[in-house]
Amino acid sequence: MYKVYGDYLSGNCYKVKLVLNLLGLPYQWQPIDILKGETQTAEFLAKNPNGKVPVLELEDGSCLWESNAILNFLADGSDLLPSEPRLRTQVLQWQFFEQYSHEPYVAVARFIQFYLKMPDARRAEYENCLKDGYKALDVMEQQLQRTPYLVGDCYSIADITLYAYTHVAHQGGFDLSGYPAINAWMQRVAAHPRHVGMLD
Ligand SMILES: N[C@@H](CCC(=O)N[C@@H](CS)C(=O)NCC(=O)O)C(=O)O
Repeated sequence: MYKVYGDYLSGNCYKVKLVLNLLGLPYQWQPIDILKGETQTAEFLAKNPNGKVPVLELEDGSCLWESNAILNFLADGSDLLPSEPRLRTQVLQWQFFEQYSHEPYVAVARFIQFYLKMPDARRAEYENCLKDGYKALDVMEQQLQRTPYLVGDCYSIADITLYAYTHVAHQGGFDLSGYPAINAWMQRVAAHPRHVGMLD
């Protein structure tokens, strides 16, 4: 059975939980409290030298880290990851986009507002996150006006990757009322019969 080291409120960890549930794979969840420094202990650093959750531990004790890499491992051979090279590359394209152009702004704005309660010292950084986060949301909105999912007609790990922080973007102060295609897509994702919420 897989073991996931994660924080329930982290979107990166939620990605892994959602995929495991969608695929019906059994797993054990080991809660890690980031704010208490539990990602920086010697024991945890032996699992991920980068000191971050999520970590997926396999039955032989080996560990995988980086949420989107874990998603590719778990979804390999399933309907959530197309095998055709162009489609598979489009999945990766959205996952790289998420890590470079979306998560650093949408998730960090949420971290500053929701976890840290907006300390004055980080207000300017927060404002920048809002500006660049909206830019990323605009890119998603354009795609989702054309196709029901990020990669064409099929629900894939590209959607899971971007759903994780987009569906809680309001906790970071983002107003999604001007993004009808994103809202319709979020409802589509949540309507999957095996969908689980972040706190379920
Ligand atoms: N690129 C990494 C980011 C992981 C990450 O930033 N994890 C945060 C929680 S969302 C964390 O563990 N922070 C603890 C720390 O930096 O000490 C991924 O996608 O897994």
